[in-house]
Amino acid sequence: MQDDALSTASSVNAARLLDSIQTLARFGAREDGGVDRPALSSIDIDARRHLIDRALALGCSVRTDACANLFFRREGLENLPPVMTGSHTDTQPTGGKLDGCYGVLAGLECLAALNDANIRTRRPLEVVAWTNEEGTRFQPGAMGSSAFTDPVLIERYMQARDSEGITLAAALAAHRDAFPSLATRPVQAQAHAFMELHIEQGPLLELADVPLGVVTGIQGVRWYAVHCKGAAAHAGTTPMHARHDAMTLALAVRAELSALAHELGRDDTRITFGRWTVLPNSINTIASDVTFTVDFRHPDASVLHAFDKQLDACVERHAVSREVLFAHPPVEFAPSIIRRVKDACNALSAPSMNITSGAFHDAMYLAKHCPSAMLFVPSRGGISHNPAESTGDDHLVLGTRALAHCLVHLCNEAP
Ligand code: HGY
Ligand code: MN
Ligand code: MN
Repeated sequence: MQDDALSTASSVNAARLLDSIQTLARFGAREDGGVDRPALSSIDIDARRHLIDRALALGCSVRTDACANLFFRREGLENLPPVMTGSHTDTQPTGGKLDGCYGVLAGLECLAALNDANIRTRRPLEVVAWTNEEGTRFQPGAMGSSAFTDPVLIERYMQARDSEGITLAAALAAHRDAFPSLATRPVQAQAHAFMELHIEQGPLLELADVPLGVVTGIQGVRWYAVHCKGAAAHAGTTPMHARHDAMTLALAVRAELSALAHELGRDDTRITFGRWTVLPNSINTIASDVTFTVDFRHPDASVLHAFDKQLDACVERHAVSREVLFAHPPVEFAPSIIRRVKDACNALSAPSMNITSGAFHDAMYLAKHCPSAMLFVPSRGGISHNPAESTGDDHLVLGTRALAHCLVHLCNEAP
């Protein structure tokens, strides 16, 4: 078994992996080297078609589900619950080539390496492209993986709308039209384990000069939309004391939320006010409506709950309104899978360190479905959600070899 794991790891083809990253990045390529591939957009559908063709060429079956997740399956010797790996192909508007895509492409590279090594594992292996992990087109994030682990969610997601008013239901229908003959994967077919390979998207591995991160968990997250109401009026004629400027109100609420987040969470606080919608958004009209988003992250569940309470009190004090867009508690991964990840790093004589993920990932939901864990490779300068996102080729290949080693051991575990 150790031989199969090492043979597969050494059969990972560096050139094929690196080329696959550049090829996928062409779908939604930006002039600045980044990628803009909104979930279930025509660009994402074209990228998915490319991945489906690659999976079929590797001898996999391809299936989907109600949330358009794609499952690329390599059969095992026994019809046991599968091992799953994968990530997402949708990106941020100013995204990079690696966030999510690296995990899907490394999974496909592991399938190709198994073929090259002529190895058949005991269990089936499924590489998954989860739908709408970023949550930037449709909120909340990680829609595909959450709907996979809790199918009742899909009905609630259907009416989510993007900035042009297109519903998720319509986007899913377009996906079905694009792939009318895709078979459906049975709901809740229990998986044996899930492993996600991802870039760190932060600076810790690079600062420690360590090539692999054994991810032990993910911090918690809260997304809100806060809506502040004012009254449109003339910018030139309305005296300052007579204004009801929604932007003045929004900035006061923003300042208060930022202060309470830092007071509650201290150095571990991550708070971002990333999306602003201003009406009527005119130079010479006082804003009547301002809606801004709040993204709050913290590793401590009690801090997240305290933030919820204090945000509600702040909203009431200022007579504004808020909508909860997304909430997920901190996650701890399964020790048995974490050990497999650590063993893989050691088997490849690669230095590694334990790390908690600052970003959320599909693995946060898979962790409810089956024993799960993650593996990170460094991000240059800790940069991500930015066209400059990059990771050294040697790290990308090493991460894929470690993934292959881990997957083969998991695929050969007894029931
Ligand atoms: O926002 C996140 O943590 C993830 O990158 N979507
Ligand atoms: Mn990601
Ligand atoms: Mn991301």
